[in-house]
Parts: sequence; structure tokens; C-alpha cells
Amino acid sequence: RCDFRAVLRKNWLLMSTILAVVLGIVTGILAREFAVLSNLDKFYFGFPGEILMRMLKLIILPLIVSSMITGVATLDSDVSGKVGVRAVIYYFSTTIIAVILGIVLVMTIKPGVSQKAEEIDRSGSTPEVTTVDALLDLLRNAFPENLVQASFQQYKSKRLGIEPVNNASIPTSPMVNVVMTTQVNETKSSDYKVIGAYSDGINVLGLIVFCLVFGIVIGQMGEKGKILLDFFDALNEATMKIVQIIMWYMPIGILFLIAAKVMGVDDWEIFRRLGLYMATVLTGLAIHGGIILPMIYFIVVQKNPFIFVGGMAEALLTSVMISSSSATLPVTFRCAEDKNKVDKRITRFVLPVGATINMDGTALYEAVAAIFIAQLNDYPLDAGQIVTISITATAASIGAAGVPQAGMVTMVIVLTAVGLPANDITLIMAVDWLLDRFRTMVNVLGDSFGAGIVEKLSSKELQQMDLTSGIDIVNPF
Ligand code: DAS
Repeated sequence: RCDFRAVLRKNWLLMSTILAVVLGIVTGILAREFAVLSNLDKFYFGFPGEILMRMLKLIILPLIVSSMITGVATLDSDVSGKVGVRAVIYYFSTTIIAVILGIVLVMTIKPGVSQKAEEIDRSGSTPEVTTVDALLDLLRNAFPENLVQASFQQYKSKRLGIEPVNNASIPTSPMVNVVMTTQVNETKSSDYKVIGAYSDGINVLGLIVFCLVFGIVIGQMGEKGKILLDFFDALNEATMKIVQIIMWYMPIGILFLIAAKVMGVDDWEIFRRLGLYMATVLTGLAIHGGIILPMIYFIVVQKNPFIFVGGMAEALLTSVMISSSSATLPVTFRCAEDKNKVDKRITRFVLPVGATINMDGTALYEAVAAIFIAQLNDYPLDAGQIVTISITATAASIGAAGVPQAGMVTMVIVLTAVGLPANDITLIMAVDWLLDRFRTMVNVLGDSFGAGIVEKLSSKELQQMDLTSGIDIVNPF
């Protein structure tokens, strides 16, 4: 007896830890049983998660309007220089390449498709839509009839040939994005019933097109447009502050969303798909950051890209640690200028603007995630929607700030654009903390290569300036 007490006294920390863990497990099991028994599971556990989803959806409208308009307008004032134009061409081309790579990978690996789906009899379940029809529908969506239609598009429609609910103000078409809830019937057979539901959301594409045009126009207005620019800049600032609040609440919401999801999940197969999804994103990031970007750098700059990457190592490591490309900027500057000797007159423009609007990693990730969710819901995407996803993923990556999990917030923009259930980002949120690090690293790598590439392309101007030195380097071009 006495030595038992001695043992206890000696290892009281270990014993109390073990006791706490055991108690925790027991409580967890009891809570789960209680929750499931008293049918608390989805509704109450899901409640804090649902709040998070509503906050994310709420912010879409101000986020798109302010970030797209200020993004384009700022670019426009800076783009007056040749360097600016080259940088913007580099940003868009590398981002589009990243999105296409992401789409090719996720359509090949098919991480979200469950084995069961293969047997599901899809005959006649969804009306076939021709590609032309889908692309026309995309164009129709891109040019809303009026701002109301673009901002608050509510339409209902059903698949299975049921007459679409024709909402007078908004022409519906077979391609109307339908939020489909797939319901496998009680017999758990592969019998598959599609209950077309409805999607209410924002006509994201229409809004983006409008904001791009509007941003360019006020960017060109010079002095007169300044008051508008300042207004949208302030709106962007305010929106970002709200996004910060949402991000502060996000871990809590995610915790409950996952709890509700795990409680409800009966086949753990979903986690296999989640693993495949992560592999798809990481593969895409590795290919884009490890092969495509270095290749572009090598072709343009004719130098060894991996030595350049070596010089950026500290910045890349920092971005993985803090998963924020804006916060990594000071390190990116130092690596690009001191280690890789990129001309300061180039880095001063390319790096800060790049950190805000050039996010190849985020764009690739959003395209993969959106299509993954479509696969999870066995929601057939056609050409029009794939194009919509690539456009909105690019726009969402431009709109995302260089802060942690910004890509998660703008993710809802892409899902809303194709009418996918945003609630399914629960799963994606659960692993976002990891993927965010790597996509941020690719974002920073893209900006860094951009500085080297734009410097090479601007070598003539830089030489002229060296000759007639003394020109102020604030706005050299
Ligand atoms: N973490 C963001 C960044 O800093 C990227 C993202 O969230 O997608 O670039």
C-alpha cells in the first residue's frame, strides 16, 4: 500500500494526465450518445457552424464589389508604366495556368467521387445539356440584365424534366445552377434519387464582370474618379475588417461544423476522399511551383531557376510557417533584393502588388476545392460551369487578401457562382490549415519569380535609367 502511494506521489502528473484523458474520452462518448439519442446531433451542433456559413455568404457581395473595383482601379493607375503591364500579364497568365492545372488534376484524380457513384444509375436523372447551351448560359449570366439580378439572384428549378419554376424576373434555363441534394433511399441500394432543390445566391459572374468594367472606368476618370476610388478603398478596408472578425470566429465554427459532420457521417469513406483531395491540391501546388513556374523563369531569364528558389528559401519557409503572403513581404523583399539581386525599382512594385492580387496557389486550390465539392454532391458540371469556376477562382484569388485562410473566405464566391452547397466546405475547412501553408508558399514563389521575370523584361528601361540616373525611383516608368 505505502509504495503505491509513493508511486502516486512521484508520478502524480502522469497519473492525473491519464485520468484527464480517460475522463475526456468517457465524456465524449457519453455526449455523443446523448446527442445522437436526443437527436441533438445535426441541428444544435451544426448551429454555430451554420452561423459561420451565413457570415461567409453575407460577406460575398461587399467582398466582390470592393476587392474587384479597388483591385482593378489600383492596377489601372499603376499600370501606366511598362513594368506594370508586364507584371499584370505575368500575374494573369500564371494564375490562369494554375487554375487550368488544378482543374485537369481534379477531373483526372476525381477525389470526390465515391465508388458507389459509379453504380448509380444516372439514366435520365439529369437532362443532357449541350456545351453550346452551357456556354451561352455562362455568357447570359456574365451580363446580368440589371444590378438586382446580379446582386440577388434567386431562382428555383428542378431537374428530372420537371417544368422549371419560371420566376418572371429571371429567365431560368436548364443550366440554372441547382443545389442538388442527393438522397440515397433507405434500402441503401445504389438507387439514386435526385431531388432538385433550388439555389438562391448571387450571380457572381455578372457581378465580377460589372465590377471589372466599373473599376476600369473610374480608374480612367482621373481626379473625378478619385472620390469613388476612395469610397471603394474604404469599403474594401471595412470589408476586410469584417473578414477578420469572421476569421477570428472561424475555428469555433469549424469545430462545430466538423462535430456535426462527424456525428452524421456513417461511412468513413468520406475521409478517404478528403485525403485524396489533399493529395490533389498538394500535387497541383508541387507541379505549379516546382515545374511550371521554374520553367517560365528559365525560358525568360535564362538562368537556373532553382538557384533563384534557393535565394528565396527564407521567404518560402516563412510563408509556410505563418501562411500569410503579406506578412512575409519584408522577408520576400530581402531575399529577392539581397540574395537574388533583383533591382529594387522592380521589387518595389511587383512584390507588394503581387502579394495582394497574384495568388497562383490560392487560385489552383479554389478550382480544385469547388470541383471536389461538386463531386461529393455528385453534381454534374458542364463546360459552362467549369469555365465559370476557372473565372471565379481567378477572381476569388485576386480578391483574397494575403492573410491566413483568406482563400477559404473567397471559396464561397466560387461555390455560389455555380450554385454548389456552400455547407460542404466543412470538410475542406478541416484541412485548410495545412493546405493554406502550401498554397501561400506557392503564392510567394509566384510573386518572387515575377520580380525576376519582370526585371529581365524591363532590362532596357533599367539601363536607360542608369544612364540618365537621378530619375526618381518612386514611379520610374
Ligand atoms: N494565406 C493566403 C496568403 O497569404 C492564401 C490563401 O488563404 O489562400 O496568400
